[in-house]
Amino acid sequence: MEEGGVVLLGFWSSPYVMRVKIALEEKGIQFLYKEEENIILGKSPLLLLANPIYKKVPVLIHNGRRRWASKGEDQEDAKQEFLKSLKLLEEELGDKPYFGGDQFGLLDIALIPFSCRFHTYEMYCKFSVEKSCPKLMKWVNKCNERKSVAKALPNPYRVYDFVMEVKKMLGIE
Ligand SMILES: N[C@@H](CCC(=O)N[C@@H](CS)C(=O)NCC(=O)O)C(=O)O
Repeated sequence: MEEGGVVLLGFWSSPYVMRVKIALEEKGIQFLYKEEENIILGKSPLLLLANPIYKKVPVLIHNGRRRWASKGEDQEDAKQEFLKSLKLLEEELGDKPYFGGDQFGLLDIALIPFSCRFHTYEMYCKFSVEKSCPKLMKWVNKCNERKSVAKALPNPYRVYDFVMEVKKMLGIE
């Protein structure tokens, strides 16, 4: 796996890749771009390793790491980085019920699906989102009270079991 910095695996005609490129440029984040030469008929080993489930681009690789596979110091670093991102979101949320204010909006819809992975991260990295980011967790619970969200999101325990299965399949301890 690539070491150091941000690597973007992409394909020239993919709008999903284009939007990541735009976001990285806008944020002033330097990145190494790697074109998937043949996204339809053959995937590169790096893509298969970095995105073994979906095998799709875009894929962002940061410091050559994948959170589920990391161990020891690497895992601790990944955990701290993840917590930093959560805290950034929490700051943005502030005391508002939703990211846009009183109304459930587009940003809530974009972000809430990731909350069903929190349990998995907590189990692997031994921390509590509730303790570290209570306001963010309040937002998660509030969103989950909505029928639309409750219907769409899988049970976090099911996500955890799935990740365990994938790790087993990939031979990751
Ligand atoms: N939901 C994904 C979609 C990514 C996607 O569909 N990527 C296409 C390129 S436009 C891909 O990698 N296709 C390869 C394949 O389906 O095997 C996203 O928003 O990033």
